Parts: sequence; structure tokens; C-alpha cells
Amino acid sequence: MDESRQLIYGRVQDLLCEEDGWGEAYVFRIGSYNNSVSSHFVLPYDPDTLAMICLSTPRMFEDSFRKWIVTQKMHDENLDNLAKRIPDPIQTFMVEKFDSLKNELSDYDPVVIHDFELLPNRRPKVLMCTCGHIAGAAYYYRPDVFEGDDENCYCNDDVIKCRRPSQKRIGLSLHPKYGGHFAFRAIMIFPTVKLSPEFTEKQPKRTLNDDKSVLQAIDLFNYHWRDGRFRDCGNPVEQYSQRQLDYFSKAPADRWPVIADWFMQA
Ligand code: B12
Repeated sequence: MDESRQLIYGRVQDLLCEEDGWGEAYVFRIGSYNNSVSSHFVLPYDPDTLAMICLSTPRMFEDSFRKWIVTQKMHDENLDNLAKRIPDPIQTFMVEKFDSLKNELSDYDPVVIHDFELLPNRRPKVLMCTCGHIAGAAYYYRPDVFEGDDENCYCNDDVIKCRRPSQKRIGLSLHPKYGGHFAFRAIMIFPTVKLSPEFTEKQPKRTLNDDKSVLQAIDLFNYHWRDGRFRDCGNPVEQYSQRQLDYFSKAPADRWPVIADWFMQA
């Protein structure tokens, strides 16, 4: 029995679900991740170390993020100034959330790695889609597994020629309930907590069952991500609002106007 795992997992679930229920967490063994990735991405912990991947659900944006961001505006501060002070509010919000999670779990001394953290050589510190797959959170469709006819892409019902054969496509993860309407936010590593040999991760649920729909999803993600259609692959039952779709289709510097009216009502 992994008592510490159950205890910590219960605590993380409670914290992510507190108030607005903005997130979900899934447990994995560091060794399972390290066995999947190439040497550049290996994490320097014992293979049996407990780790969790946390993701944000569609509710995060209008519920907990909105509540947080309107409280950041100081009295009489204009939006331009707020935008200068907090250029990437989602990132700042997540750093605060995970700092408070770390504090709550300080007995276990967790290490948090955010999705946006890079190594000095500019490689990501951790590969979220791989962790998500290993932990059973969301199935990761990797282009190297689903190489189809490289001349074609399946973005529309009719196969159209649009793929540049030399262009490397990246894979995408689809959650069984949210499709692509979610984001991986961070992993938490508990270096002092080891998983027992009996522990096995959850299997990720595969929602796309034929190569054509997988290739279509990969192409939508790589070539049409701004229109958000990739997020609907796998028939999600909960989705982002139009406002959230607009927000995440823009670069961080252009996102403020999408939420400007939140401050008028505040
Ligand atoms: C760098 C990056 C980008 C770059 C470059 C992307 C690119 N085209 O190359 C830029 C900035 C352009 C970008 C853009 C976007 N990105 Co981006 N990006 C990342 C980031 C930080 C790293 C990805 C990466 O470099 N991977 C490195 C390669 C080598 O990894 P890999 O191909 O998976 O290879 C590994 C696996 O194959 C594994 N492996 C091998 N064998 C096996 C076997 C099994 C079973 C498994 C599971 C794994 C496995 O080993 C390999 C490594 O050795 C991740 C977050 C993160 N930390 O992971 C987000 C991420 C991939 N991006 C994401 C998103 C959503 C976007 C955007 C839509 C932005 C937005 N506004 O939301 C756009 C559009 C994407 C596009 N069309 O390009 C999401 C994807 C979510 C999803 N549902 O899949 C991620 C996960 C971020 C998140 N917080 O959720 N992104």
C-alpha cells in the first residue's frame, strides 16, 4: 500500500478542486517517464519517485483565473499599467497557485516544474504530453507513430494537399472529457516519496480510433491551431468558452483586450 501516495494525492486533489475546481492531477513514476524520453529530457530522480501531472480544465479561465486577475488591479490603476506589471497573467497565476500548493505540502518538500520552464540550452525541462500519457491523463498522439501519406493532410473532409513534407509535425494530447480544451500546467515531484512495485499508472483513454482521425487532429494542431478546431477532436463533453478560445489563440501580449471588460464590471 502506498499510503503516502494516497495521502498526498488526496491533498492535491482537494487543493485543485477547492473553490472553483480548476484542475486535475494524475500520478506517475519518474522511472516510467525517464524510460520513454531521450537522454536530454531525463529527470534526475530515483525511478520509483512519486510524481504528479496537473492540468487545468475549461472552468479554470472564467472561474478561478477571472477571480484572481480582477483582484490584481490596484485602485485607480489603468489596464495598460496592469498589463505592463503582469505581462503573462496565466503564467503568473499558475506560479502563485503552485507556490501555494508547495506550501501546503511542504512536509514532503515537492519540486514543481511548470510547462513553460526551459533548461539553459532552451530545451523544455519536462515534456508534458509524455507525462500526461504515462500518467493516464490524456492520450498523446505522436506523429512518428501515425505517419500516413506525407503528401496529404486531413484538415477538411476532403483530403487536401497542404503539408510540406520537410516540415516536422508535433503531436497532441487529447483528454477523454475535454478533448484539447485543457492545458498541462506543471508536474510535482516528491523526491522523498517512493512508489511501491505494485503501483501502476492509469492507462490513457484513446478517443481517436482510426489513423485518419489521428492524422486530421495532428494536422489541425500543427497548421490550424489558431482556429481551435484541434480542441474538438475526440468529441469533448466540456469545452472552452468562445472568450477562452479567443484568449488562447493570441500571443500573450495581445490577450489583454479579450478580458478588458472584466475590469469594467469589477
Ligand atoms: C516548445 C513548445 C512550443 C513551441 C514549438 C512547437 C513546435 N511546433 O515545435 C511553440 C512556441 C511554437 C508552441 C506553440 C504552441 N503550443 Co506548445 N509547447 C511547447 C512545449 C514547451 C515543449 C514541446 C517540445 O519541445 N517537445 C520536445 C519534443 C522533442 O517532444 P516530443 O515530440 O513529444 O518527443 C518526445 C516523445 O515522443 C517521447 N517519447 C518517445 N517514445 C515515447 C513513447 C510513449 C508511449 C510516449 C508517451 C512518449 C514517447 O520522447 C520524445 C523526447 O525524447 C510544450 C510544453 C512542455 N513543457 O512539454 C508545449 C505544448 C506542446 N504546446 C501546447 C500548445 C497548446 C501550443 C499552442 C496551441 C499554443 C497555445 N496558444 O495554446 C501552439 C501551437 C502548436 C503548433 N502548431 O506549433 C500544449 C499542447 C496541448 C495538447 N493538447 O497537446 C503543450 C503541451 C503546453 C501545455 N501547457 O499544455 N509550443
